[in-house]
Amino acid sequence: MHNTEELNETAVLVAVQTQKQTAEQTKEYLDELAFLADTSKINTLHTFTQKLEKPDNKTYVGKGKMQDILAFVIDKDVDMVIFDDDLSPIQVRNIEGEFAKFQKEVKILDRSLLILNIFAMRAQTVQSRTQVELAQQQYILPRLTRMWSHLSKQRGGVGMRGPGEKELETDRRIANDRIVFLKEKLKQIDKQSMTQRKNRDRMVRVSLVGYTNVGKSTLMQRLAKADVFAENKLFATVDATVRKVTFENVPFLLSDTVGFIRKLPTKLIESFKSTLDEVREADILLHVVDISHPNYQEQIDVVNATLVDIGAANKPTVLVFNKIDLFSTEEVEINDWEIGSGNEPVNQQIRIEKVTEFLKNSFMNAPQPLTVFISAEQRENIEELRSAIMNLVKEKHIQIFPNWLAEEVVGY
Ligand SMILES: Nc1nc2c(ncn2[C@@H]2O[C@H](COP(=O)(O)OP(=O)(O)OP(=O)(O)O)[C@@H](O)[C@H]2O)c(=O)[nH]1
Ligand SMILES: [Mg+2]
Repeated sequence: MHNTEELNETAVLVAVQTQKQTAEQTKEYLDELAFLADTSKINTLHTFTQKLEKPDNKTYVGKGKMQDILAFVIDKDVDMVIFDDDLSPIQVRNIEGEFAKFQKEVKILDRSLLILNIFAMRAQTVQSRTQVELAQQQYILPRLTRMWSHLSKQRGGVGMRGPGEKELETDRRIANDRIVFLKEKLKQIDKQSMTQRKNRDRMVRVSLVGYTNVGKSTLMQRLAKADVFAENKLFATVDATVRKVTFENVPFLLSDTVGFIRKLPTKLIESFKSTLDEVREADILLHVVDISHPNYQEQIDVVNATLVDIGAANKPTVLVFNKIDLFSTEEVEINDWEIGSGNEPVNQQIRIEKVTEFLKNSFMNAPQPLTVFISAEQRENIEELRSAIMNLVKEKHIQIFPNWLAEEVVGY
């Protein structure tokens, strides 16, 4: 597969601003795409945006904009062009054609391929590795043109000549065979993990869900004292981690898994079905939100839509607003000014209390009844979250073990 892990390649990013989008939104999407590129160790040199009703069917952007991109890429000898939306096979072919006119070999990527590349870097288990490779093969197959075939072979380096039509045919056949093989392999793995899950004691299952980089793994560490990997990169987690946690004598299973992101094609999500089984089979969800993110509301919507997509909606949920230590609003800052003597640094504890109070008031009328405001990193309000989780877990636990309360009284 195309692997940019060791390389430090350069890219330009291209986005279309549709009528439904504001300029800020488009910028936000491009920032996210640049963050994805950065996670893949790709260095963004420039971004191009064009206002269009919708992306052009033939070349994504219009002729004029394409000329600008061509000129820049050739002048700066850029390695790849990354498009913010998924390209159709036809668009890939046409865009490649434009570059071929100038004998410029450039990698054409889109958002999904970039995300898949990160998944491939991060996947740890045989199951997730197989899932990622299957998703990559399925995504690339219809787009197997000279350039993409060339990308898919892990040759990576720029300057190689792409294969001819005949070789392409062979490539397609190999890809097809590989897809059949990977599907079969996944079926076997799924059977095994299903048996494993069935053999587990029936315990209440709680799943952390949320947009990527909101702090799910950090919270997992706080709640389960688990040694899970967290970092300020997108998709730090790809595999599912499950830990047994016991609060107040009630054991339950807590799982952390892959984060969600906007514009991820349903088909691609589907290929992660088995990783997402933890979420689908959970009794309770902890939907973690990064409240310091300017677009957190849209991120909540993306997560909710994805939950519907994977068949995990309508579960009892705690909406966990995280990173309140980074949250700032005029109201809180002005109040701080009044409390402090003016020049002193603001007391962190007072600040957190004020932010919490402010947020609680502003979310009082929100339709979601269970909201908790925390800082996983600074360990703020974790106790409150624990008790919110416990209320739901106990409710569920009693459903599974109706005699539990009676047994506890007898000293079980
Ligand atoms: N300031 C601040 N940073 C936080 C907080 N919680 C998490 N972070 C940081 O946010 C970044 C992402 O945290 P993760 O726990 O990896 O997030 P995640 O949701 O598991 O992300 P993915 O696995 O990549 O989807 C890390 O750099 C954390 O240190 C918080 O409460 N406050
Ligand atoms: Mg994580």
